[in-house]
Amino acid sequence: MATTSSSSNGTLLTLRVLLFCALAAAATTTLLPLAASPCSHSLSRTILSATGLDPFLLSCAGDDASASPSLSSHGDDDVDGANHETGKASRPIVTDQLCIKGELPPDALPPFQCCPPASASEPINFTFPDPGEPLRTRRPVHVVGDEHMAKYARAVALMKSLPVSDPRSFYQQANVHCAYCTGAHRQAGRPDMGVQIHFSWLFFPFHRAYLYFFERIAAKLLGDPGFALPIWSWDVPEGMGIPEVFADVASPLYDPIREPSHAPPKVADLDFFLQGEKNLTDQEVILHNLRVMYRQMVSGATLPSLFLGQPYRAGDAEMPGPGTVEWAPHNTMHTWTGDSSRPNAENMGVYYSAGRDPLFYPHHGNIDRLWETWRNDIAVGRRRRADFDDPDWLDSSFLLYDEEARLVRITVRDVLDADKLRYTYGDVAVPWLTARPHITPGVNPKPKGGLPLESVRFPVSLDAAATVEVRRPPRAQQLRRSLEEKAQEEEVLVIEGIEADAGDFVRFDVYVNAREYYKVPVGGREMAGTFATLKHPGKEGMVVRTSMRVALSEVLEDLGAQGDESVTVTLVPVRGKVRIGGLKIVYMEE
Ligand SMILES: [Cu+2]
Repeated sequence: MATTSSSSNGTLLTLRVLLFCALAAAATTTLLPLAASPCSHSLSRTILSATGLDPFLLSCAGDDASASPSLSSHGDDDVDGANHETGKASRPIVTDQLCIKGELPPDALPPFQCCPPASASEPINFTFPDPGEPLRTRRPVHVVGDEHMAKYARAVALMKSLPVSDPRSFYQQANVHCAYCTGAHRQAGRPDMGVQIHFSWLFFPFHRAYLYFFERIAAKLLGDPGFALPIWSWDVPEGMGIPEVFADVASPLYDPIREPSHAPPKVADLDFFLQGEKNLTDQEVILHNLRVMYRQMVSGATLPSLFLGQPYRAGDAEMPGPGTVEWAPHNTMHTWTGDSSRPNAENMGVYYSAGRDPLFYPHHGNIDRLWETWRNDIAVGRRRRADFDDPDWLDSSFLLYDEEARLVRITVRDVLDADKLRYTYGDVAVPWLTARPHITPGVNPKPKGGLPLESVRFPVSLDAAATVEVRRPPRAQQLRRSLEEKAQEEEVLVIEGIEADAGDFVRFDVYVNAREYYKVPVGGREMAGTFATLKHPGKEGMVVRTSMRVALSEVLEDLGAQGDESVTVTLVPVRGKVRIGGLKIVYMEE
């Protein structure tokens, strides 16, 4: 079942290295022996499907339950965020000025030190720009035209010409990303703990603050106060590929360290992370991309934590779990762009060097735009699509240099209103809003009438596809809930007690009501989620433990299965060894 062509191997490597530096930065994490698991609890029980992330496990030695990260605020029996409990102190992640040499993957390209130049004075607190400033409108590269792209190229050239000691130089701007992913920046009051801005609820706000200052530095150097960052809108067919201007070797926007086979006019595969190169026509890839966007933005992202990522507070283990979009297309487009022949898929395919490619900033501009889209433009959802109001999120803060080379402390609270930051997005279509995946006829959705439900005894080793009937919460309980309550909740499949071989790339897919899952085409509605972990070379015989959550409400609606007492779930191994502890369905509300 596994496809192991050389290109898919390259993909796996790329995936591995994208996450490596963040993984390496987790000094307190370890893996457990396969046979015996002395830890009574796992730290990262968060979603892998939507996340695809390697979970961490806290070392059992010196394990302190009170330091366990909160996992989620969902309606099952998970531990809730500590600061929701009366009497517990708030725990925002506050970036300290202390920055140490972070951990880089083997064979990293220089520079090896990513910390910014020290500030002569204490950081100043962020203040909003003058409301009278021109509103910058960020538009797609394929829309803005040559003149605007020439401006962006000139801004990058000007940044590159600044001395490397200048925090506004391209060198230092690229290092910002490195410093925040390698554990270089320390948490205030916790010099033993780094700040990691990936795979948690810090992902969107950190990158927004980063781009805010990058854009203002560019505008200042250009002497053009209205300059707006162009965005790489890979989610619309016209933008699905590296824009030509970035492939011009004579341009400051060119980066020689990219995947050569993905040079224009290659159509990008937003699902690249999962399957390597697919044997599809360009038109099929485009259609599939739109369905991936729909799943990640609409049906799979119905709650704040499903979209923004899992809570991450001071003292927590890093990377509790990303939201749908960070997993894909964010990670997938990073890995798709990086050079797969490099040990770490530089530049874009690995955090420490991603900011060295001038394409990084338009890429993240599009990610940032999707945050606005999720909040403001997705009217089809019945549930709340709003940011967290958790003070630990709002009060988390980062240190970044502004266009005057002043060190600024900016909080998550500061970046929630793009208008106050004086920018907006324009001229971007959302063709995927209607790309709801289709159901597949004839896939034998349920056991034939009268047949007993299959019995799978958990835990089960997933050596072959396993089909299980999972009971939904009792009907009586469902009926008692008001319509309004139902409108706010999401039905979620929780796959618990997952133990995945740490020495291999592990992937399995989750199908709903499709016993003949192999008939479901790429992007089919019945394919509700994918679990994927990355290899840990040298960790053969160890396991990573986690759980996974998959949003079900709309999928069941499309399949006409809302009234059913149970859901037929088929777990299909694709690669690697994995054991499943159990399955359950819960209602989640946030
Ligand atoms: Cu990124």
